[in-house]
Amino acid sequence: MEHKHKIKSANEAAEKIIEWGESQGLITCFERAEKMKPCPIGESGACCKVCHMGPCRLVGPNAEQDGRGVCGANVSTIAARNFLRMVAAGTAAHSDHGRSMALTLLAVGEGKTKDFEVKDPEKLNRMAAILDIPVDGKEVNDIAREVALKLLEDFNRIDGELNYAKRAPQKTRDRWKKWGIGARSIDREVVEAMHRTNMGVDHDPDHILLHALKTSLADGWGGSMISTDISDVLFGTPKPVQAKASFGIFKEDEVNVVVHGHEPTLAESIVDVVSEPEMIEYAKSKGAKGINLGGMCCTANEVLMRHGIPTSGGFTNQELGIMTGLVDAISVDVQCIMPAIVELSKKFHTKVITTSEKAATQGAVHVPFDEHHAKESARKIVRIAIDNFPNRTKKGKYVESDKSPLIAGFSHEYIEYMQGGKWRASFRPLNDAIMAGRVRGIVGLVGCDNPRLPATGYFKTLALEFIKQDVLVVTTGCGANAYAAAGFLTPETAREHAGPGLQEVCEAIGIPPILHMGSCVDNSRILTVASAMAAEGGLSDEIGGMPAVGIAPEWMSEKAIAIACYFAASGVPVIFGGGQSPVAASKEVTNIMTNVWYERFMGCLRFEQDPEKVLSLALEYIDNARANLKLKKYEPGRFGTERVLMDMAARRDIGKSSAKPHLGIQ
Ligand code: NFS
Repeated sequence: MEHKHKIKSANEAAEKIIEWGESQGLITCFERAEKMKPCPIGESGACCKVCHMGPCRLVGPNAEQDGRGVCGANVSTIAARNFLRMVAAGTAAHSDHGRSMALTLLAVGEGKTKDFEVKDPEKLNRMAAILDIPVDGKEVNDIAREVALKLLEDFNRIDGELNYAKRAPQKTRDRWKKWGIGARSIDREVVEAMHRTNMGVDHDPDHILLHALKTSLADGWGGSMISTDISDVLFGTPKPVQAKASFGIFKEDEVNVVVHGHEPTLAESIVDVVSEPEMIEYAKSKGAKGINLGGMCCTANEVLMRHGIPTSGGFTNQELGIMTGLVDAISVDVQCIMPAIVELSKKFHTKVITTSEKAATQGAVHVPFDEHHAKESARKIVRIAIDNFPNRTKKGKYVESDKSPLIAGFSHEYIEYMQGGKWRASFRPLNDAIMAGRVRGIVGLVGCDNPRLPATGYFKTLALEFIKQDVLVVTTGCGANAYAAAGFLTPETAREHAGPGLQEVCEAIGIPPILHMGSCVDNSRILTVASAMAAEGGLSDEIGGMPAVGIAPEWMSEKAIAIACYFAASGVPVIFGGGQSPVAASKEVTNIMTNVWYERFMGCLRFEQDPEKVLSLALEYIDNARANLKLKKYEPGRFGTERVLMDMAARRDIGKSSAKPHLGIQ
């Protein structure tokens, strides 16, 4: 029987595996997404289930005006409440990860774990300086303990503000103060979010949404930033590293272990353990040539940024990885792990190993992990994978795809360093390039990939368009995985696809036009870069007003909503692509996020399903910001070495107001 197949992933290797899986009757998220149409009422924010008089669904042509739930809540209250709950959940996820990191740092400081140590004492000292902790004459571990305790205050302080709020430009903070959205502490804002959205509490959409921004700031400048900083201190601050990406990273003759999820502590221990001679010997005793480690989702980004461990991709690749038939064990921690992988793994030989006390899946093997006995757990996991190697069958679909080369590792520290070296590191060159119009602006293309779209496709199309138009792209999360697999994270991409101005800048520094800045919690690095650019001068003196836009073209997670909100509250317009707006049911809520927030914070949220519109909207924000800052108007092709001779028609056009700019003519 001939098999009909509609393109599901923009990644060729992924697509081949999906097609093979369909021919074998294997069901993945792609097929489930086709069968499970989103409920249009919940999708647009009009379904309320915060009490059991409902669920109340406010639908129909007059729903916005006349629709009321049993308690009398209107659609704007309901949409705003639903939205705030998403922000609270996203903030909780990132921040609980941050809390684990802080507890690990504390365990190191108190000498309660032998498995981790401070790898970047310079960064620890920089953090201590921000936190007003004197370091002179102190042992590294004492500083680590004090820093950890200080940061742990950010989780349950009753009043005051986050430790890291002071890293934001003063003007940005003034806006937070004016509108009462400076976050006090993570747990307090999340608890208050749940309280406010409980039946019969906060009903004014604007008021509810201000708390969404406040909660999200506890994520961006709290949980996520804490997570990034401590990971750098314990595992090393990333600097450029070469690696490979694709399903081709799995090896037929070696034990393949995949680390999937978010928290880097266990993954780091596994990185250490797989090169232990006894482990390699053990693998050999089972007939394998060695042990091969690969990553998935944000854990992949963490170990890629610091060790060059290859990535097998983002969110939509997790089932496909198992379908290669080559994964002997996949070790998961928390977040973005599809429960489906356990069921699917039973059709192959793969062992799915859960490790967090917070995350269990029926049918998985559980190996408990904690920071005090990290290596012990890591060894158990790797041994399970090795023991499973002889159970391999030829059942999977191995795709001998090119292993795309890539460069990752652009921490904010390195971005600063690359613009002037150790002694003159600064953001001056980047600010100058933007001021001159060599670089038109910056776009963050971040977040999830999504099985409801040709997965990773919007990421690829948008990035190529932006860099062609001299917009520098920064990326994190599964977007970064998408670019890695597409082979876009190379300096050659600048030569082949970037506009002449951006190309010149990339060549001068030797960087790709798309910078991999890490996992999703590392979006906090982008906040740090934006603050440094504001401090450097010449552009905006706050984060708001910079020619910069955030885009989550294929988002699906509540975490993406939390991230977008902290960028909006910090002054960055954020555009969501892909599916329907989660607040589409309420024009009032949409207007608050689009216009009211923009007036107050210079940041906003937009939801646009059409990628062409995402592109034009982003460029409009960038060009408007340039005009407001009185920067040179961006002219395509004004810079660069490429010269195009004018033909007669072009000469005749000179002086006419309709004359289009010509490539390379200055
Ligand atoms: Ni971000 Fe990372 Fe990926 Fe989306 Fe999930 S892995 S934290 S939420 S799917 S980008």
